Amino acid sequence: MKNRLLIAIFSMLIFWGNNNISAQVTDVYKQQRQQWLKKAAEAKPPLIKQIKKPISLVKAVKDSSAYQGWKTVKAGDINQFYRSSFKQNNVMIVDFGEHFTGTFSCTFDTLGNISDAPVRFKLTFAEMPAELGEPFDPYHGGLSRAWLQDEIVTLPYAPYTVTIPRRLAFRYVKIELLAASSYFDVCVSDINMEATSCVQESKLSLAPDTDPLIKEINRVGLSTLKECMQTVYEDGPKRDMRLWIGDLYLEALANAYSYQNNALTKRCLYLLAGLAKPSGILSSNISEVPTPRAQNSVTLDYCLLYNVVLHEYLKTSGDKETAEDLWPVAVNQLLLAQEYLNNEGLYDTAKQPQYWLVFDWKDNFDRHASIQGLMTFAFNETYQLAKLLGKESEVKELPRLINKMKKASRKYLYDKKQGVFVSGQDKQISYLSQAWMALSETLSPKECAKALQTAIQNPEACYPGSPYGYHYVIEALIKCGLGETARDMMIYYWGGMVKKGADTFWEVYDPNDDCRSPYNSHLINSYCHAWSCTPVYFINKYPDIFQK
Ligand code: RAM
Repeated sequence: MKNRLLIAIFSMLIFWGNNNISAQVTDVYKQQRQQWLKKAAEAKPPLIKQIKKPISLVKAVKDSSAYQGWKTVKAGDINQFYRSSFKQNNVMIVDFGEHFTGTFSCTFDTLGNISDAPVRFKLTFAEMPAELGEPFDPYHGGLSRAWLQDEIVTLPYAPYTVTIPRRLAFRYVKIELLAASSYFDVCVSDINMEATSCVQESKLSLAPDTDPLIKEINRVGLSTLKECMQTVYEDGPKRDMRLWIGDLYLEALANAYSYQNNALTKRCLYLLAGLAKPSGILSSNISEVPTPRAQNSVTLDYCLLYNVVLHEYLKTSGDKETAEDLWPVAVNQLLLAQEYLNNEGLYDTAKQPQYWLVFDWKDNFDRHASIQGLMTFAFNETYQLAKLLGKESEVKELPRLINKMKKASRKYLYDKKQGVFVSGQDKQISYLSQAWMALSETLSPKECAKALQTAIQNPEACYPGSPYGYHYVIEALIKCGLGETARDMMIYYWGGMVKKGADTFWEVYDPNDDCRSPYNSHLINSYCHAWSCTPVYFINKYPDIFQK
């Protein structure tokens, strides 16, 4: 119910955003826009294509001890599958052994008699065993049913090769015979999956005596990132296949400690800038096809994270030209954010927001302390960026403003007695409020460490609902010198996914609820989701914590 309400509010904001756009007359990026889009196009990476084949036949089996109640078990050798009769067994599932993203084709042939009529099959492409076991309909999810990867194909004759027009992301394919003539039998004679990614191998490797579970978390994280690195950083190759700023931030961090494809980060920064709103504000996400275009939605936390990505990109690549080009975009995001601060430097919840705040997928999570912390953090990052570009004079008010914001946070959001930050009317204690305040350096690392520990030890505290939320908690723990706790949390959370069979990390994961979905259907969740890849960043960046 709450999720539906959130989706309704989100849709209203998109609608509101749409109306606003049509009212816009001037374009602040008129001079630069085409040039930025050209640079984005020039930085488009070539896709590396590889042909993949299934490795075995499996069955989906109901098992209450398995994640989401389903597991797969081996049901035969793959050589047995090719040329085996669909008349005798009208459903077969092939397993590719790992997650792939790309173009799928399948050749069907006759067994015995020649074909005298069309044949109809249903193909279901699954990232998870539950997608093989549970029917997709009736569908009650909040997002389009068409994201679910099932296709009905009709062969006019056999042999016949079917290529699914849309790109797919899966590990398993279920092939079901729906209709055929009784005169002849059919089989599959070949399967080809043209898997794509713009990267192949990580440039870094782990210390040989790294804990095996951490090695496994790193491997699954690398695979997640690789699958999401196509011609943009996608959020998920199954859904939404879009470039979202929040996902871009975490993917770029992980990329810097693995594949090191800086061109992709550059492309995404230019694309977002080239497709920003005429007012200068960034859209939260863009799609690449048929031609790059922005979705009419603004998320203030993501707008500000753009500045952080730009700063990180400059530090990683040394590409000053791009950072200088895109500096005006960073300034505009600052200006938008500042409109929401009151005289004391506190984010004003009474103002009607023109955007959405992401932060996490978690019901009842109060975002006030988090947006205050994120704004402070992003303002500071923008100031550091300005310093690297020699542009401090353009934002000379920032250091004073940042101090004012920290003061307001201490006055209105910090509960001295409990030693934690609280958020909203009910003074909610959440992991994320502490994390964002720690990242903003509002209190000393010692005080922030205490706030984080107090929240984590409180069973009533609101814990994150997604890997995206957990990322910031781990980052904050490391920043406050709590490396050991960060390691334990990664093992508990990402290690939990590995133990439950993850080939790639998931969009949403609640260790206490296998079927959690922000979209009212766990089947529509994405199970290879960019924002969950960041153990790669932590493990490789902090070997003393994670590789000992
Ligand atoms: C969903 C996706 C995406 C995220 C947005 C806010 O559509 O999970 O990764 O950035 O929400």
